[in-house]
Amino acid sequence: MELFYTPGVCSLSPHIVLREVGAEFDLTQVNLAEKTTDKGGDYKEVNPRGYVPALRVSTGDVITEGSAIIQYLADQFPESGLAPAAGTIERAKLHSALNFVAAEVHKSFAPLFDASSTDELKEAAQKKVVSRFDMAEDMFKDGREYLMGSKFSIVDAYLFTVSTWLQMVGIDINQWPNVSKFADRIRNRPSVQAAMKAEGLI
Ligand SMILES: N[C@@H](CCC(=O)N[C@@H](CS)C(=O)NCC(=O)O)C(=O)O
Repeated sequence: MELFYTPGVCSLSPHIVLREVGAEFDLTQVNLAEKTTDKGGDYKEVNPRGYVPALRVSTGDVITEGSAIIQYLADQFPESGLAPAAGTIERAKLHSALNFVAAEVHKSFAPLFDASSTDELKEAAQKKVVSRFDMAEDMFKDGREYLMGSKFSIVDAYLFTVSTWLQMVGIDINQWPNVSKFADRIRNRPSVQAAMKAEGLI
């Protein structure tokens, strides 16, 4: 498999999951400004949408959209236990959490990383990010260690990834004690340390 990634962005989530499941994979770095790869390729030939992540699998098929990629990986390596079986209520709950992280948390950061955003837009986006992390904090209120309960799953890799952006946008993660403890717990996983080292983040 080949993961198309850019250091520190949302592609860190499938990168962590690839290491969690023990898959063999290559990393290809994408320059998002130029839409080129570090192997001299045109990234738009891989993903015409031009954004990361993308995963090329052994058949040559390319899977795009982070949530779809990490579900695919969990399903390919069921022994990893990173996602419940398809069709179960537990899987529906995982899907719901993935959609929450993708559509509500991840996307709330977008105006803060967009150079063309006005100060007004950035202020509104900061408020939205805070409100979405309030919701994430609430998901841990029963004392659970991971988003889906007592066991690490693919959605934890995704929430961890987006939580690393808080510092970049000047929001203190410590205002959410549960999310902060969660992020420390995930950061200490060997797969996460390895992925962050490979991306030059630590
Ligand atoms: N809907 C996509 C969004 C992916 C996304 O937002 N990727 C960002 C990095 S976190 C990116 O590549 N941005 C560059 C661009 O949009 O050109 C997904 O969930 O995978």
